[in-house]
Amino acid sequence: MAIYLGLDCSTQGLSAIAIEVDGEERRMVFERSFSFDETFPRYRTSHGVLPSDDPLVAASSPVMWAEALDRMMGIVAKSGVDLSRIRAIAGSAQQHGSVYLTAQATGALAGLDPTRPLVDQLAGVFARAEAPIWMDASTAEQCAAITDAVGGPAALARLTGSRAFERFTGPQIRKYAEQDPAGFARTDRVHLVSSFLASLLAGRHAPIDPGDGAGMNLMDITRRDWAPAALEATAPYLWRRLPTIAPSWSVVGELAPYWRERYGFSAARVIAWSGDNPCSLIGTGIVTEGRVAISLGTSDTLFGFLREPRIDPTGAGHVFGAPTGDYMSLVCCRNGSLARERVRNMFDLDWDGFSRHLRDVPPARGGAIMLPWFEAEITPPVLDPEVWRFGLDAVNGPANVRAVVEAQMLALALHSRWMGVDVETIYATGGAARNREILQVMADVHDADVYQLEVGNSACLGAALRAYHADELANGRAMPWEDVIEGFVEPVAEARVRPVAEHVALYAELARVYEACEAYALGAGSSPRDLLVAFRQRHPVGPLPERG
Ligand code: ADP
Ligand code: XUL
Repeated sequence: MAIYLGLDCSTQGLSAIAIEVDGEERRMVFERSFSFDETFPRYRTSHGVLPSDDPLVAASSPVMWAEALDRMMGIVAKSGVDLSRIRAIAGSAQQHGSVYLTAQATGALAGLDPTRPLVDQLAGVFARAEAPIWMDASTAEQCAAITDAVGGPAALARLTGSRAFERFTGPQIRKYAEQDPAGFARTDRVHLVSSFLASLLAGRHAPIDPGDGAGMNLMDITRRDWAPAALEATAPYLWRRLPTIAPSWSVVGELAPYWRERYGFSAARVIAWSGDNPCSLIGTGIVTEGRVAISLGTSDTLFGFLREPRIDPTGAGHVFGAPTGDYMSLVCCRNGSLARERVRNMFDLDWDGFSRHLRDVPPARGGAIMLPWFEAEITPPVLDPEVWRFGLDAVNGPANVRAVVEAQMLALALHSRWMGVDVETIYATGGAARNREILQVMADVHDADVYQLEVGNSACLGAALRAYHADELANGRAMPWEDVIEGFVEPVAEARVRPVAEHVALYAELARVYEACEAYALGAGSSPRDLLVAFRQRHPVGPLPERG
């Protein structure tokens, strides 16, 4: 029976899932996660991010990711999983982050010594010690310059699938090339987090797949290859420094001798890694049009499957490649789990307490709106973080808990309208998807049935499923994706969360108030006061239920 391993290097930690497949018999045989902060305190990360004086800057440590990969492979090796049956390994990683390697990297990757820990062999490999990650918002200037050079935001979006975004890799590369020309001159290869980790496994430079490549503002979204105009607009001689772009199912090579000799793995195929959202698309079973998933991880994302690229005319969303060879649409809000945690901690709550408040406070109470921009926001674009409260008392814990979740769901709904999907079912994934009270708000705001999935970490599962698909393909068997995912992406039927008609109606009204508050806060609309007052008149605020 074949075993396939999926790895997921997310913002906050590393996970692994192994699945066993024997025809109709399919099961998960191993699952493990650890957090970077707890496992590797010497890197001094907080939620996986290095300390920074500039609130717009967010970076992590590529050496830490390498050490984490080494640690996880050691854990898998000792887990009792039959290593000789692991046929292929694929991975998922936080998107957009970039790793800058020197020319020494090629030799170092090829010659990893199994008698010494991986990180001890990476001295001289990094042209830049830090890797800017998706939470970075410090490249507004570079975004503007790239946009101008390519002919405006609409032209860039048509070419690459997105207008320029601060966290995208192209603007990040441009900033590095401008601010540290010597460091950029030392840079022989710029990898994404995904292709960097795949390179370590294969002992050679891995390609970038179109799922993750589309998050760079550098890839031609329809040709799935580098877009010369975007490369030229970004940095000198960039084409020389980028890996190739190859389909998501590409075999990068065999697992390098380092892993086989050090831990006893077999010569499994290493499959190209992809971004966490493209992998989640597979891990939530979205391989046809008309369904969407919402991931409540560090970021909140909403995504769906597309046959053809479809560009968001409002400029808020993205088109990425899907690991099936098709496309996916996505919107991403940065103030996701960490904003919920901020509100939870402000009122000294644990998650049970947070959920209790969600149960106690009725939906849309008093038309209160919070704009939870604790940190710079991606959707809508906000570079000066500020938390706005309309009709909401900052010291009222229960009301703030409900308001933060409502705002997050309303923002996802508002900014995903361009996708044109009539959402009837949502697959919920990511750390906060285990919270049924949050899922109830999701169901009510989107007027959709919400399902939790049996495997919560859909990005990691998606990576394991991609390993299975690619291995079959390499063996000459092109499996339909429906067959690949079968048995693994089952929604938990008893965990279906249904929308409540009365709440749906309220949220349809509140959405208009939210939109007005958002426009006002962005300086693009007049005061939402009258709308708020009218909402309150129609829905007078009752007392909160007593708690015994
Ligand atoms: P990532 O993959 O981006 O690293 P995860 O998908 O693992 O993140 O989600 C981690 C987040 O899940 C934590 O930051 C935490 O806020 C959130 N979380 C965990 N348990 C709960 C819960 N019961 N209710 C709400 N949020 C939760
Ligand atoms: C997507 C995005 C985040 C990261 C981290 O565009 O920026 O979802 O992939 O999970």
